[in-house]
Amino acid sequence: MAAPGAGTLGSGLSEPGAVAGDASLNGLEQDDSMTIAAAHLSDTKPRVLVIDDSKDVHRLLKARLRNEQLDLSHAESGAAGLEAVQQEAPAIVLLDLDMPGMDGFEVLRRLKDDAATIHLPVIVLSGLHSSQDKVTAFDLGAVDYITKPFDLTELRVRVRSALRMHGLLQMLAQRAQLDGLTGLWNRAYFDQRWGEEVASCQRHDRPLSLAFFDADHFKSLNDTYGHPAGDQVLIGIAQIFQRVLRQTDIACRYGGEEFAIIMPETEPDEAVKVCERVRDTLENVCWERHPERGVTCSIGLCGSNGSVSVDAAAWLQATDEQLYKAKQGGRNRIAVHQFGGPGKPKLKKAG
Ligand code: GH3
Ligand code: MG
Ligand code: MG
Repeated sequence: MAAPGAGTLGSGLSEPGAVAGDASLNGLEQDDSMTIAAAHLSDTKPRVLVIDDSKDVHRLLKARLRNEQLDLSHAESGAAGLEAVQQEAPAIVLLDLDMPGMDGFEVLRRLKDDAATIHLPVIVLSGLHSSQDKVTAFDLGAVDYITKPFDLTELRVRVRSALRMHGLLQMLAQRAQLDGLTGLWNRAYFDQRWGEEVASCQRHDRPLSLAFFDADHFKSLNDTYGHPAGDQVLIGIAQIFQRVLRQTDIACRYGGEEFAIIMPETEPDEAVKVCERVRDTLENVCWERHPERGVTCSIGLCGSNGSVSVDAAAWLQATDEQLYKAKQGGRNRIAVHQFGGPGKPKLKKAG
């Protein structure tokens, strides 16, 4: 599943074996979901892009930064540097100011004018020593200024410091898209991603399915066993998504006890099977805090085999209507609609 991080989520499940014969669902504690997301960020070495017209500088940096935990790439003009930023998405940029054609000030200006690169940390690496040049560079948004000829030890620690800042910014950006309780993607992320997936599905005539999961009678569960027990169930549901969904599925907490699963490249018939596995798994869980009471969910699913022009909002609404039908039909079941498909919406009963 395309979850925010790798690994399993914490749960309140007492009998892992009760989960459809699956391996243990006992995994990490609840707080680890955030740690997982952070760890995921540092999987690959950060890329450092050097933009400088001097081949000597590139050679020197390549030799001296060889043992650092980073991937170095280089561009020999301002224009090539801007191009490389687009292509390579570096973590930080080391930027010379004095270059023929587009100078470093202009490169910096353009990076800071572009919403996609406004937060990209830029360390100026320049032979210009005047205070005015430094003031201009910082005013334009540089995070650091190193004068040439540079002390290599100092350069290394400044690069490390900028990379640390980049890592923290990335982590904050990702946390802003995560649900604090379950570690799944949150509603804000869903809204953005769903729009992108619908646009992509229509551009390429590809299949796409969306499912809404809503826990049944959840208020009564909270009222009977307390809010912490309800929270454990939500965490457990997230863990089931983590286990049962595929790598490409995108699981989000839509709000409260409702979850949205985006299934790119998935025709409704296939999506039904995936959702049915989640439904069945949840139904068979024995919960530590209330072994006498199981939990079920109702699912609304809307999908397209491709070539369908429904906008993102209408698709959402249609999925919500299917969820309503599943609830009305007796809960613990899936109601399905296929856009452009034959026949009427189907209601798949539990069991
Ligand atoms: P239905 O089967 O029709 O969906 O009934 P329901 O009781 O699940 O639905 P309802 O909308 O009446 O109640 C949803 C409950 O979910 C009420 C709310 O307190 C609870 N809830 C929402 N967010 C959380 C949460 O983060 N933790 C806990 N424990 N409960 C939550
Ligand atoms: Mg509910
Ligand atoms: Mg609800």
